[in-house]
Amino acid sequence: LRASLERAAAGGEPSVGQWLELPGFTLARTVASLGCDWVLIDCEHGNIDDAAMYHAVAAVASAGCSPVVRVAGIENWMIKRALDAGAHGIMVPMCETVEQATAVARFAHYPSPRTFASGTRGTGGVFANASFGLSAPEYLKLANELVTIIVQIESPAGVANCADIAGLDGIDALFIGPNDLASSMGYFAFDHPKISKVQEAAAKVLAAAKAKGKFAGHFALGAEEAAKRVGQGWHFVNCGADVVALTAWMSAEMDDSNVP
Ligand code: 3PY
Repeated sequence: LRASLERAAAGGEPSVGQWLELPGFTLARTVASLGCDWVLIDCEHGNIDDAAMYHAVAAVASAGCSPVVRVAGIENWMIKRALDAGAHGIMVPMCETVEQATAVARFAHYPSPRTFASGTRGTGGVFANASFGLSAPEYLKLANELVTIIVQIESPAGVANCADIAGLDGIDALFIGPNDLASSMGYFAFDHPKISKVQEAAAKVLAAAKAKGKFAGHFALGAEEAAKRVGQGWHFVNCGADVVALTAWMSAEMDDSNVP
């Protein structure tokens, strides 16, 4: 994940992902084998419980792709379990304040005088190292530098505080959830591409992330939308989601079908 983000920030190919709302080792491995840089396992809105998250993380990593887990909220236990499962990155929704982002950064890093002295992550995990192809001691030494911590900016308060959030040590990336951003600004969520105020808010977040040397990502539901975001300068985008793709493809087949 981190290498693909650095590649994108250096002006190379964008970091491209896919998005899972459904559980299952086989599905996760199949999607992870499509050639994307990362697969997001959505424990916020997806049908993915704690055990399914562990399976999906292992499946994505086994395909040589980076597992990213979106946790349901700013919760220590969720961040800890996603990282212990072997997530290469975590995404935390609805981050609005420096205090919240500071809590995320602390939960996600081991205490280390060298890299993150105020981290509070506990050291009992036994699976995460395999996800990086490392021994357990190697993972423990390197984890603070290997994991990528992404907070979502998706409300007016988050946008107002985005520069300070981006400036925090331990926060690597800001990611726009455009549906929640539009919704929290008083618009119908799905209208977000047409609303200039939402686009302006997102542009402010992009500029803030870049000004602080951090990565900036945007949600997208297809290649066209993803390409538009990459053209605007975003470093990372998803270009689809499993249920959306399945619904679109199956309903098109039904329409075109000659089956009575
Ligand atoms: C949003 O669009 O609000 C997201 O968080 C992506 O699902």
